[in-house]
Amino acid sequence: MVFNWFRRKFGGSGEEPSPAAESPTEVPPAESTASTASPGILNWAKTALQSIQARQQSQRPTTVETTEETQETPTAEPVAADASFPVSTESTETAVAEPAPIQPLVEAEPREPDPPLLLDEGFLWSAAVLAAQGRRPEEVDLEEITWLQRLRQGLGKTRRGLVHQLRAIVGQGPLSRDAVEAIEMLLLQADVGVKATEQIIAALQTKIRQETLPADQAIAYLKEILRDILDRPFQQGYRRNCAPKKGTLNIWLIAGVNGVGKTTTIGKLAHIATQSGYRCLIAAADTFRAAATEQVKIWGQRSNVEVIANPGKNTDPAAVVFDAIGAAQARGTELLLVDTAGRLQNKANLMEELKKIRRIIDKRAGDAQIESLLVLDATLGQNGLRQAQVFAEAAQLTGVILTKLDGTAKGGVALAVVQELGLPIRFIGAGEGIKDLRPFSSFEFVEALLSSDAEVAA
Ligand SMILES: Nc1nc2c(ncn2[C@@H]2O[C@H](COP(=O)(O)OP(=O)(O)OP(=O)(O)O)[C@@H](O)[C@H]2O)c(=O)[nH]1
Ligand SMILES: [Mg+2]
Repeated sequence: MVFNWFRRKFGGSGEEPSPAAESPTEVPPAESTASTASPGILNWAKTALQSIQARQQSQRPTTVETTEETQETPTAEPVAADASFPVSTESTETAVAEPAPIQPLVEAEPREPDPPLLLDEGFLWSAAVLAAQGRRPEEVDLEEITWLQRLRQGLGKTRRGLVHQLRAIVGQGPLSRDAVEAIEMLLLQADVGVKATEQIIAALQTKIRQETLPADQAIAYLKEILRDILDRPFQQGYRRNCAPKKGTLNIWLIAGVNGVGKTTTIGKLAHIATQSGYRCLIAAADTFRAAATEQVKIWGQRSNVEVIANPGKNTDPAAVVFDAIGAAQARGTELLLVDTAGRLQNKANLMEELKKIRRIIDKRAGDAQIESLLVLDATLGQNGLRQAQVFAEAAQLTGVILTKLDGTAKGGVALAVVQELGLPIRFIGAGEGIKDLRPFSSFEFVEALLSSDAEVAA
């Protein structure tokens, strides 16, 4: 069975619940928070664990085979048994897809083995988050559990700074002026930004002026406010789901300043695409930096996706995109990922280049589903947002990918991004590994940001 990450169901995604989810086991409704899920969670988690183990058992022969095949290549990811897209070695005029030996141009991907399956606190927390969204334990994928744990870990520092102090402030009756200032300060320190902070405070004040809430309920209400902000673009016309449409060409242009994680993100997206059963292709349209093509080719090898590139020096990136679209159309590719430069001689050149690439896409693939995604480095906080405005005009942005949430980033920047840019966050990255990027869910993000560590165990 192909687990489609792009179409994964999560709370408030607006997707039809699966028939199974309509008669859920003992789980709270999707609107609740993970923290209230404790009573039924242990059973839910046990069932999920057993189902995952049973699936692992039944898939074992395939896994052994692929492991042996890929042993020699430390960067290779076990390929989905049903990744139906064969890597073509045929070259087009500009294709340089021959399996070059892997060069240490990028740091070798950390090959941590999957953590052992334990019914520990992290598993229970992930289970609570999934159950709270109406998910059935039998349908949960192991990678969902590990991803949620990773996200929670990544946001751990921000969460610990926020939650403890917030609880102390909001649990004390109507918000005093001092309390409001203290919350404001906490939010600003978490990189939430001035505008989003103002909104959050206004909403909190209205509620807490009306009734005195115990700390738990006040935090639950705060979570609701944050989810509303993160989901607002969906009220303004953006589709909730950023899944590529099956059976047709989707082109995703990946833009952003240098070093934010564009190429890494392309590799991770290509991995999700093949794992989810899409035919995928990468266009190496960063022709400015000499090593860029090699870097993206390594990611192509890791994700088993062909890379269309032009070996010449200083070649025109728009020409690479032109060729890549031709190749994609000829091969029935469903997702074409376009890597772009993050730095040129100057900013004006970079924007001109992006506009030109965009024009080529519109002209050559008018029928394609186009997403123009801006990659932002979460560790840059508010500085990253200023850069974003410039890109918005040149690349007709449709969404944001927030990377490096595993590092020193303060998770609150996600709220600032949506509030300031009016764009939805589509994916988030929390690590350098191939599995460390997943579709964004406001529900899961807010839980990872604001659930106190004691909640699941309670
Ligand atoms: N910790 C962490 N590092 C990341 C993440 N995403 C990317 N990186 C790292 O960020 C660095 C830059 O990533 P690239 O993908 O090369 O960035 P880029 O935007 O393509 O850079 P240019 O091609 O120079 O414009 C690399 O060392 C990546 O491993 C993430 O989610 N977490
Ligand atoms: Mg790059």
